[in-house]
Amino acid sequence: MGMGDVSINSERLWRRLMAMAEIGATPGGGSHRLTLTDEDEAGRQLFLGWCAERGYDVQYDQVGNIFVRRAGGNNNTQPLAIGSHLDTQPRGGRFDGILGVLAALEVLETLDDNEIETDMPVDIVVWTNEEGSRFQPAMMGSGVHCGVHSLEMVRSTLDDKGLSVGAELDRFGYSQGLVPGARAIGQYLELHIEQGPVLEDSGTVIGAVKGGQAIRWYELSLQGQETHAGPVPMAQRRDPMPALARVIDLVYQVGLQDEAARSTIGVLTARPGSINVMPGRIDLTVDLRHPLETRLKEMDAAFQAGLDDLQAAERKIAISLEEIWHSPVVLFDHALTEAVRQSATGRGLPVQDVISGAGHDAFHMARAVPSALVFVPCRDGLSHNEAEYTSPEHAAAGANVLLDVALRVACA
Ligand code: HGY
Ligand code: MN
Ligand code: MN
Ligand code: MN
Repeated sequence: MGMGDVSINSERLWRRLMAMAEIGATPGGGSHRLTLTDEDEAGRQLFLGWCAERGYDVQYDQVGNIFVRRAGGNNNTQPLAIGSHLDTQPRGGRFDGILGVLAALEVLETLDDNEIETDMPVDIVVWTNEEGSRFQPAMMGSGVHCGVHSLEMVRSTLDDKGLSVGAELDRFGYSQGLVPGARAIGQYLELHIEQGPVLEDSGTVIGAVKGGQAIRWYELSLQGQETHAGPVPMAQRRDPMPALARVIDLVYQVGLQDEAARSTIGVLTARPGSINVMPGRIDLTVDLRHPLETRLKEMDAAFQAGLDDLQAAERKIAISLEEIWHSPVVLFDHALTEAVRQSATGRGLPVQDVISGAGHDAFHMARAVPSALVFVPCRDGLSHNEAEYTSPEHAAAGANVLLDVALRVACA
């Protein structure tokens, strides 16, 4: 059974995507299923119901990663795993992560429907907390699986309401699961929407992802002294706002240094947040990215030097910076990525090599085992946005490429 000989059921895949989108649906047409919430769990249960209909074996680990197995002829070999995530941003889209998980299910069901026995088992993995919105860092579940983060550290992480990952894992019963990392994975595939404009702008349907950007996340605080907005003369205030203006300019200057650089302030909070109280504290997050590790280091150095200069100039304000995450540049497996190109070409799908600007669970996996990441376009390059959209044709195209690569790997 070669590439292109079998195709997925695109109508079933689309029907599943739309059914999943009804869970945590937002008024704006997006999805709200923050990790380890009732909505996230409801989405997982819907997915597991579909897996149960096929009799697939299901296990989970103590950080809530879910492993679904379609047995092969030789189940002692390490499996091919096909994965992604079902958690979303607060006002996320219907396809980010979800397409990868449901396309993986579609691949398994297509193997069943065509009575194809693979040699090695083929697993689906649903990773916990890829988004890193409610709890940082992002790609948390895959990071614990790969030994990048300890379960203890992760369990102690708090959300903005003071709830811990550990309490939420206990609440859903995941703490009874396997020790993270116990489920061996031999090779890994992931399908994801591109979350940027490159494929759509070039009229390409399949992105063969060669690598991923290096990423650094920071929490930055500017501490002054809150006071009444009226009586105190401006010169006598310890107002962090003027410093914030210079921090914002610094972050954006760092991101504008070259075409491939990215810098983002995603969260910005002034406390206590009352119209007639001059804020005493401002907290913000900074996300720096670059496809080259050396350039990210230079961006980081420029950012930190700028903060040092600012602290020297603004003696009345205390500036504190904490790095919360660093994901180095990642490269994907040549042979698997070549198989992605061959599948696309064989199916007459325009394909191009791309670098991933977004982080994915495949980043952790690529450092552990041979891995490949496949992109399909998303309309207007929009993601982490309720208007996020990929077409049924593109969703099916991506799933068919996953199927072809899975056949090549698992039936070898
Ligand atoms: O931050 C990221 O790139 C990913 O969406 N978690
Ligand atoms: Mn994602
Ligand atoms: Mn995302
Ligand atoms: Mn992501």
